[in-house]
Amino acid sequence: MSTGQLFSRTTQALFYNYKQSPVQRMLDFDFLCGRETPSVAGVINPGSEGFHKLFFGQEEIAVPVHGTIAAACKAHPTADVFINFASFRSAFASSMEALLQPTIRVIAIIAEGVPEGDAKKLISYARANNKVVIGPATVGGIQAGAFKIGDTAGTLDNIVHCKLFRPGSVGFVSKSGGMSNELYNVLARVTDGLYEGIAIGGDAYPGSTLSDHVLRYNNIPQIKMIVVLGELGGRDEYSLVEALQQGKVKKPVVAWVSGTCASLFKSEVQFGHAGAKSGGEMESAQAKNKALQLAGAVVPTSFESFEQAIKETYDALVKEKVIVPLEYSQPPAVPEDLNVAIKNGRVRAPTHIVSTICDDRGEEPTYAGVPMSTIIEKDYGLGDVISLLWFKRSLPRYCTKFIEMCIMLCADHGPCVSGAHNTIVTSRAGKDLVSCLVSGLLTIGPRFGGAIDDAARYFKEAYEKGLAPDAFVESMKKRGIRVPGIGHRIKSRDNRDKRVELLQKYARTHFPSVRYMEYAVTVENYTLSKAANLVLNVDGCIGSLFLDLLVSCNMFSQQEIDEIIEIGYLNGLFVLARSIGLIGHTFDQKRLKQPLYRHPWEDVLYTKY
Ligand code: Q5B
Repeated sequence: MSTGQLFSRTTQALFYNYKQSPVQRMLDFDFLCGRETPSVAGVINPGSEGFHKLFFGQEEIAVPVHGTIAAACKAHPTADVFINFASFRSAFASSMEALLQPTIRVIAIIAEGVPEGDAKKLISYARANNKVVIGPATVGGIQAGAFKIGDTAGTLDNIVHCKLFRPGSVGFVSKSGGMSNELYNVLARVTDGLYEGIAIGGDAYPGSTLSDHVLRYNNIPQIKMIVVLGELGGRDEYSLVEALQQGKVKKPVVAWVSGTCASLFKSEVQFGHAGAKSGGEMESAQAKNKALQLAGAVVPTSFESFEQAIKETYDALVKEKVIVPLEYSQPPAVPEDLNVAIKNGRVRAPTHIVSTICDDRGEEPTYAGVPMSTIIEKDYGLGDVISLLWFKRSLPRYCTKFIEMCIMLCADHGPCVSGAHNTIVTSRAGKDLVSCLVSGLLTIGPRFGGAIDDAARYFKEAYEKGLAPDAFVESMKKRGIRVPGIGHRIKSRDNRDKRVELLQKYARTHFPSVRYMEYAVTVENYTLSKAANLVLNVDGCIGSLFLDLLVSCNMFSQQEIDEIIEIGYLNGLFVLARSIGLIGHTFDQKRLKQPLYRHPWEDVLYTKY
């Protein structure tokens, strides 16, 4: 056990099992104290490496992350404090491993519930090797203005309020972390403040004891008086009694052992801590208070008069000029986290993303305001979901059925089309699903599958201008544009595209009007007179029928229809549909274990053209 200072303004720690909040609180405390170096040198997260971004004042810093304790100690040989946030299950192994590192001098074990046998092994190794263990079951400790362990002393507001950003003259040790905060407050009110405070933890076998720290405080010149808060249960306080009796503590000690109310209960009482249970008479708060008092400590008559006893002891030291209170300036304000400030309504910030189609913040996600449960309970189909997410409204059933037909009929058109070919080649090159899918999707464009929007644009323009089919086709020819939605590599007058026939049949039966599609058919009649393959293809059929859908359902303004066509919503139908087939081709190739594809030489014309 160390006999003097545990920490200083340059102490650095390694933090085991990353928790963002306590690490950030340590760095905020550093900033408040005007430390030049962050008190956390590195983080150990078993199995991962890299860094965590954290704030040091207003600046963001990268705190290194190490996968093992050994690697962290090697990388930060001057970091001699190990703050262990492991669970009670892994606290022993990690603490023992840390104790074995020559660079580690102090270990704080936060976990509650570490088996007593394990705690004893840690204590005996630490004592034999002159190392200090604080905890288990502790919040840690703090040296005011210098170094703080994890969540000790709570929020920044509390730290400022308790003047912990600069050193005072009081050494404090307690079993309870929660009560430490209470006492830091008291010390700020009636003394010049804390110099160092340690919560040894509430387990029956703490790594270091009340008397260990009192004896240490006795050797620290800056500490002029010592405050001790014990609790019923165990015999730890008696080693302090012994030290006082032997005259080993030269500084005034003000002490209180809480739990005096236990005598009011008829049976044994277990308080919050594992070690805090009323055992035999010697372990009662009354007996320990009495013993401390007889040994020379200032012991009040109740917890309520503890503050007054501290004040009187302090005032006497000031009178004797043992303590000369110093003036301190206020610490810098630690910038507030943006999310906290927004939450508390203290700042406003412009948003960077606008979204209108869905919301996942409430109890259940909604699509265009419709809760997921409604979608399921009311038996919505894929067409309804597309209506909500693409058009932000619920379209009538004949429309959503049409959308579903488009998706089903365009899901695949064999392995030889551009998209499937690319996907197959990519899959055979050993690529992952997403790569295979996008390599196929990337072929969708003006010639293949992506002519739906242009077909809708040109058919709409021609129809609304009242252009006769021949005039339309010839005007397109003059502009050097192939009519989108017309022509197919394998479909022709005598080999009709079944998909087109099915969609036309459905629309003629269910749509209030199919005037754009019928116009496209008149265009097809004209182009077929030029060549047998210049049929109305699936893109042209969907494009013209979607115009009919948008106009005839009376749910879109003219401006909205123009916008849908202009933005290019309709190719989305082919992209979505064909993704189904492309994913199928990817899996098919992988399942068949097809080898790397190489195109045959015989199929290439090598020429110097
Ligand atoms: N000519 C589709 O052409 C194709 C003309 C035309 C006026 C036209 C061509 C075209 C517009 C784009 C379009 C969607 C490239 C097609 C699809 C999905 C798919 C695919 C699948 C699936 C086919 C021969 C002569 C030339 C041309 C003239 C051709 N098209 N004139 N308007 N539209 N269409 N794409 O057969 O005088 O000899 O110079 O670009 O709608 O992609 O299954 O495969 O589900 O996966 O290669 O169904 O029509 O004909 O280029 O040799 O032209 O016809 O000017 O005249 P071809 P080409 P000339 S559906």
